[in-house]
Amino acid sequence: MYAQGLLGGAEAAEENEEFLAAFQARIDAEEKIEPKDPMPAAYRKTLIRQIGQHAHSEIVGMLPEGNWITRAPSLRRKAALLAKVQDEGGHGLYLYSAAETLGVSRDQMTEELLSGKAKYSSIFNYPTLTWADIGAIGWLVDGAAIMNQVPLCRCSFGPYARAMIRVCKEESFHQRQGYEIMLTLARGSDAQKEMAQDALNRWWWPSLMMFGPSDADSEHSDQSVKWKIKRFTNDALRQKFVDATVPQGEFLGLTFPDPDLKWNEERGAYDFGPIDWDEFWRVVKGHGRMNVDRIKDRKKAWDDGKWVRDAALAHAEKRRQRKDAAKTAAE
Ligand code: BYC
Repeated sequence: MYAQGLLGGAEAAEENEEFLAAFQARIDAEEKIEPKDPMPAAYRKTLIRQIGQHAHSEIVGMLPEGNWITRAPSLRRKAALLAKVQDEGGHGLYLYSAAETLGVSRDQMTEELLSGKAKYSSIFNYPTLTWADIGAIGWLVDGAAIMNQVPLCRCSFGPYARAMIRVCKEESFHQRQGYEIMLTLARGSDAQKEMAQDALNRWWWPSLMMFGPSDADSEHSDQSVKWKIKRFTNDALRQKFVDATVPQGEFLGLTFPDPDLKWNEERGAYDFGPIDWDEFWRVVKGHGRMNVDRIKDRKKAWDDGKWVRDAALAHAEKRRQRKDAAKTAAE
């Protein structure tokens, strides 16, 4: 249910041909759509879905890395990882706020996550088994996130586009800290190099899956590209990621777990092997190794934090009452 006060009457606009054409013309002219502007209900719904799921991914994404904060191998590594995980929390908050401008509440989005109705990125349903996984996540997962999110800085919906600018700057730092961990391990002892290779073996394919189903199976891409919510299709971004990342892996002296990966001179791009879409859908539908734990941890955090939310609301209400009383007294 949308909070009508936020809509500026937009929801009431009749979605006739003229309205839809005028809206599309604004999109085609690269105008930003702002929260109180009239917009088709389906545009609003798509954004609430995507931004909400993006926010959930940032927050759930804190869990696999948070698992390593106390075990990071030095004070410098601990401080950097702690800062990174805090950044992800901040990204989640900007994104929840951007979604709220569309009239959905944070409580409602959280309920949808906990009930399994709203998705979050498949990548966070894999376990972080060794310290090298923290390097691989920074390098590959944040690398994939940057590839996906830089175009979102030009998304047609203003609050989402603006939130993405800061998010991308921070993701860029995250990607570098991850790559630097991989570089240190790859240049270390045989055991360290082996650990880095093992992490690449386990994270490579799930990172490619982050971009979503292939274009032929992507339910929302066509409309989202037309509305300039998405600027590139899932396959186009996946290819850009492969092309940017393979030379980085070669510099590390590591091998990608894909015998079909090779440079295609004619296309000017890397060919790569088939993605296991059965695995992708299994994980998305809740049957990955960590799905149950991730939702259990989120539910515990949400339940444990209830008294903080209640106290903040009670405090805000008291302040409002005090302000009203002072105003009445002054009249
Ligand atoms: N995992 O029609 P499609 C991060 C779903 S966090 C799970 O192509 P769309 C980070 C999709 O939602 C990274 N589900 O959808 C944080 C849809 O289902 P629904 C998160 C997926 O929306 C901490 C169905 O499959 N980034 O960076 O056009 C540490 C059909 O797909 C996935 C974002 O969220 C998946 N991988 O395109 C480090 C970016 N892929 O909703 C890093 C914003 C697809 O109909 N989101 N599905 O039930 C997007 O750009 C787009 O939503 C997607 C999917 C490209 C992900």
